[in-house]
Amino acid sequence: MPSLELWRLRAEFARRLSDMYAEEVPAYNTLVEVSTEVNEDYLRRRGAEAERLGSISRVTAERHGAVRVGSRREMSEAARVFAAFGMHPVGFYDLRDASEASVPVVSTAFRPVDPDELARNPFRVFTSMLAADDPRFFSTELRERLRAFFDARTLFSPELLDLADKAAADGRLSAPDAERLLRLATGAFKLSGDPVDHAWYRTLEAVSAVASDIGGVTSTHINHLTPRVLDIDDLYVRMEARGITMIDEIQGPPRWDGPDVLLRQTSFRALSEDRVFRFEDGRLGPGELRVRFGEVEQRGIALTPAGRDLYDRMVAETDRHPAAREGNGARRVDVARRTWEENFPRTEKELALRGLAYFTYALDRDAVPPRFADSFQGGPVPLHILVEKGIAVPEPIVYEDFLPRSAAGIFRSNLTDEGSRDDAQTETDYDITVMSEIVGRPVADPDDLYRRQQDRSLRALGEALGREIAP
Ligand code: OOG
Ligand code: NI
Repeated sequence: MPSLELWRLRAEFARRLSDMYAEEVPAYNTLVEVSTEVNEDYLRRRGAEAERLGSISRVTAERHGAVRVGSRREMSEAARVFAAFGMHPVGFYDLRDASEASVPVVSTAFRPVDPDELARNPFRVFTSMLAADDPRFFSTELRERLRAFFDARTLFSPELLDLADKAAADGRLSAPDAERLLRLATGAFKLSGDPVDHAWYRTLEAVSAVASDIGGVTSTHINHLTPRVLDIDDLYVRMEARGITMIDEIQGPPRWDGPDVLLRQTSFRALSEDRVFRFEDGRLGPGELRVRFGEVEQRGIALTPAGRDLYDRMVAETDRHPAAREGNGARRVDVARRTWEENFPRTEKELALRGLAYFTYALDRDAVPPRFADSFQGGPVPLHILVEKGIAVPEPIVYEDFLPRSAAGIFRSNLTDEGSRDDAQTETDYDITVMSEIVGRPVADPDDLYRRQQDRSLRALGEALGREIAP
């Protein structure tokens, strides 16, 4: 009987979640439609160059999802489910302090890590856990009640977890098992029709709309599903022309005519959705919740720690500018663009030469001079010489992760009020090590993954040239 490898399961999982979400949130269909148009037009305008940051088939199918869970147990079970699809925890994001709004979560992203796997299907899910034990957000009584609530609910059935463990252990699943896994896994992220306990929901909402979204309902759901576009400015204009108001300025790097780096994102608030409430007198009645939204992203080149440092300094410089402090989004973008033009390299080659971004390096044999074997007395050849001579051709490594500040902005765009945080209390400590313990497997540092990919390519280049390369 034919069996399915994890990447096939992942691609099918992403497709089914997309179909489900399209039914739940109709504006998502418009977003996908417009994204497809934007990408097709971009490809027509730019030709082969359009695919430098990923093949058009990858980009067209590419999505990231966002889900939120309540407890350590739920987070570790989510990790088991995602492992069945070849998605592993990468990066630690602490959103509790990332913005003025109160966002009581810590997060990681589950995604493929191997470049071949990413090329087959890069589906990733930004997964947040409520910091339900953080006394800055929750009183002793609320912490107790939240713990009891999460202990009592089941997000992922034992059958789903067993099948997921089997897929992860064997690296594949028989067709009938695969069908069952996909059905259960997709269903686990479906918006629940269960009545929402009105008093409990509102109690949590007073602390944070994120807390009520996670702890006020009996299951989890996809918060958003994000297509990737090659030109987010074009998308922004087209969505507005269709009458969908994009509420945020574009987050992340500004539009400019240099290389695209990291991640640019924007979002719009979805409409209210009908839910059934259970009121204090036991009566059931209709109501509305407005918790989900649309988001879109454009991905650029991954930055090295030095590049990220420069990026963070440019963001800080933009923030300090009076126009940004006035809170005028359009002027802030102008300031950001000027800051970039003054400080950031204009070409990929310069990014590579200054060690600010990650690349793989392809060999151009025609550029190798005749007496190359004798150069540098047979010692290591400096990479920058190879790049300057066009022997090593830098090819960008795409940023596959998230930005904490943008993530906090995305959360915030979803909140009606700021919630509350009592900074007199001592925070609960979370970091990548604690997150690894929670998910029950090591959380990878994104930077290590990019660096290893670059190093592998340099080793291969050195072998092809028969020379050692000094980075
Ligand atoms: C996750 C927000 C973060 C992104 O794209 O930065 C995120 C959430 O709203 O649950 O998805
Ligand atoms: Ni997102």
